[in-house]
Amino acid sequence: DAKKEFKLQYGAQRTGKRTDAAMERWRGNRFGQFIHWGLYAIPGGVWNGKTYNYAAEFLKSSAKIPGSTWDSLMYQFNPKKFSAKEWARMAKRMGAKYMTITTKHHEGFCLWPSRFTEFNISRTPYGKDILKELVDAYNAEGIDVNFYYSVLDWHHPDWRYDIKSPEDSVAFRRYLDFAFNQLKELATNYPTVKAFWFDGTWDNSVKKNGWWTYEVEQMLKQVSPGAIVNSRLRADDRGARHFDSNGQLMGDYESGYERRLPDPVTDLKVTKWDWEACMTVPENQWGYHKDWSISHVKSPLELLEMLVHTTSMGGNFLLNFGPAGDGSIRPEEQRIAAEIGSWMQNNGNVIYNSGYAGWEKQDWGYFTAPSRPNTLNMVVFNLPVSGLLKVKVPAGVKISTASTGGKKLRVEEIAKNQYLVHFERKWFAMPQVIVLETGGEG
Ligand code: JFZ
Repeated sequence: DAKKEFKLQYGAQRTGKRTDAAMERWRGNRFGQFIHWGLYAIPGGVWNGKTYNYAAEFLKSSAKIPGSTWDSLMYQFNPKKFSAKEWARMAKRMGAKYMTITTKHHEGFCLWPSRFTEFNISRTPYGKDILKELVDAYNAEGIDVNFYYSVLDWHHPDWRYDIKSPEDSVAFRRYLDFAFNQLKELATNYPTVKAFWFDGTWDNSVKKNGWWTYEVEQMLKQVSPGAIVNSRLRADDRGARHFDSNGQLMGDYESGYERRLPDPVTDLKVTKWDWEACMTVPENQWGYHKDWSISHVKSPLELLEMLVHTTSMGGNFLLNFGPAGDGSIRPEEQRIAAEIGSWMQNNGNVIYNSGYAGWEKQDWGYFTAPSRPNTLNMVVFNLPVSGLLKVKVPAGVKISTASTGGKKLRVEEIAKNQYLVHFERKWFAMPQVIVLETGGEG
């Protein structure tokens, strides 16, 4: 039963994962810091004394603020407490191996001195190329820098949500040239950029111009060899997004998991491709919001569990920070970074260069597989009061040793393909790691 295959000019470029060094590095990094920073950080979700609970980076739209009023926020952009080095040090201490920053969000304001629009950092009181400062500071800490770019643009007069007339088509074509030029400018002027994280591509106007998303991908890879792009950029000839009309992933990794993660039992299909989930600390705030009492704020432990969960399914975890308009990072975010970092310092090896183990999910937590053969990590989040951890192994596999912090644990074979690892009967504030050595395979 041959499934109908569509002939596509702008569909997927490849089947399966990329295996080149740049992609291996991106994948091995596993843990990234997302930064949303723009003019929206100045009002921080509050306008004329009124607090808007919706995402702070959408305030212009939530509070129905006229374009010229919003745009003049740029004359207030002067982050007196900003230190690129401090941001980079904090990310380093947290254990982030890469950082993805909003070069331009939906509002259209550019954090770099783009020669294609005046709505950029060079015309603010701050004046300097803040993007370059960040790239240099993070790179100096050994952290890769990636660029977020919103194709949707509330500022540009030629942006269209849909193409309904010949005029729309002409205007939007000008817009696409503008965005193409900006992206080429970014790739050229910041040659250490590793990846491009596209957003704001869901409107009909973009879906009707899949060719452009294809050409942008090609251009970025020419200008910046090894460049990685997310699936959110892409649409094919027929307007299919992320996956083309034949079901093949477009771009280099899947980027649809947003404030949610794949289910570790029923969504194992994600292990077939590279993917990245992005996560907010509050419920739905990417940009800085002054009032975090409006929603649940995730704890460091909840976020760590998400990071391990993501690694266990072969994905990357991009944790968002929204610095304030003055350039400071709120104390809640600093505390989260410090607590995750103190765990990562001792246990980062279960995250970096690790991935899906292929073993059945157990209630106590997650398995992660390092690249070393015959070794597996158990990351325990829910330790039973008995201290006994059940492990189901794939047929033919045997556990030879289990250890924690170099200390051997008792391993008991209790049934075919089933073991009990005898851990401690004790309460732990943070997740514990057990290393299994395996053999067998008769
Ligand atoms: C977008 C932005 O609108 C938002 O401000 C933030 O930058 C975030 C990272 O990306 O929001 C989205 C995009 C995609 C989905 C949901 C929210 N989605 O696919 O479900």
